[in-house]
Amino acid sequence: MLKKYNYKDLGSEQIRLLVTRNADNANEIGARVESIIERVKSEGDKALFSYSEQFDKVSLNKLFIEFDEIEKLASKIDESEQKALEKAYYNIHKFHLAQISEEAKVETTPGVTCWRETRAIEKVGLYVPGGSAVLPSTFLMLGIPAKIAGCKEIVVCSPPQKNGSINGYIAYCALMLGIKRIYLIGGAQAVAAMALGTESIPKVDKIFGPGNQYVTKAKTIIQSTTDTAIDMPAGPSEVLVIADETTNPAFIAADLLAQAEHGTDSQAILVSTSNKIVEETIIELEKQLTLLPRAEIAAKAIANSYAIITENVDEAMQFSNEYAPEHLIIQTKDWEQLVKKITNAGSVFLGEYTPESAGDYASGTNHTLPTSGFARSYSGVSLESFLKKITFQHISKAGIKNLGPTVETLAELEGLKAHANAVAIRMRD
Ligand code: HSO
Ligand code: ZN
Repeated sequence: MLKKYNYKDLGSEQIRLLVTRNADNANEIGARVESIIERVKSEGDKALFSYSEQFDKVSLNKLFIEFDEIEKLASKIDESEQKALEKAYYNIHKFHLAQISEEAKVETTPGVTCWRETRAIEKVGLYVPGGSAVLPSTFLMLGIPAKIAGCKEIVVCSPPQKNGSINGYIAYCALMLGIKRIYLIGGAQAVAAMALGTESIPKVDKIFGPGNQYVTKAKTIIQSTTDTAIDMPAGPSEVLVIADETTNPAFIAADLLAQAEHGTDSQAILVSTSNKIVEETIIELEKQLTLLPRAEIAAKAIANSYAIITENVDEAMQFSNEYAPEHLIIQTKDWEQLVKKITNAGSVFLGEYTPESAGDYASGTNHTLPTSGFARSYSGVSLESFLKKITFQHISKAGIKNLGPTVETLAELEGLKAHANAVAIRMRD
């Protein structure tokens, strides 16, 4: 079950090891992914058909499905399921729409005006996972901001099911998003196809979406070897719960298991000021685990996780900042006071009635978040991820008189005479 450590007994090397996850030390994953990328590059569609047989165990006769089939599949889902997807769509849309921001033009010197304008990234690729669990919610989390941003071309890849198609929930999301084609490709080969382009799959400017370690590795490789960007390295999911003596152990266990059921490589960390709460949580974990359909997966993830006992909540926060969790749940009586002390986290859930599941599906925030410590330097997906900002400037005749001498001096001191001349020639005009 859950391993237990006392924070005060841990040295810096042990802490470093505890906060390190998904290290591919022997580059085993890297080597396999590189060979997949190479094959997609040299064989195009042919490689994709062959990988579907090998990895998805399905023999496809085409690599995508289109509107008619999407509509048919979508019509088969229950009305209550449609309503839930619509409610999630509404909240996610509302939250991301509010992220539109306007910047003022700035006159830095009289006659010198600078500003930024926003443009959508034209071609984006969305990866919707469909391995051990199919995640239509991820489709909404990526598709909604892409639509709000106004991306011209949205390429969607999701692994085929055994019947060579996608499930009705993904189809329903496609209908809501107005997406008329879905490519039936998964894993590292989907990332390679969207970065390189094949006969059927258009090459995109930026790839989005979470995935297993292979997908994440593929994204990091294509980011440095092609001109396609990525949202972030979003790998196996993780949660860190900070709890004090007031927290309900049944709530903690439920939150840890919600994370653990994602995959055997998920991590669910508990940091608590109370040994009693940790012990009670361990009992709850065992109780709740047996009732889960994905108990086997969750049990392995829990075995790969741990609890840490700290002297106080500040120490708990300190560990959390070092771990930089994708999801941080704070269930302490004084959670408000901890908020400003958070320095590294992907998305934060505050108070005892705020489960991570709410953000995973329907509260409105995005669930595509940085994992594996990348929350130290990356933000989660948002509207901004689908936009770029272009800077502009306009200088009037009076403006160049005001700014010109400064530019000339700087150009001279760098020994770049032509730069100085481009200013001087206008100042004489
Ligand atoms: N916790 C996952 C998102 C997800 N959960 C999708 C359920 N479905 C990564 O943030
Ligand atoms: Zn989740």
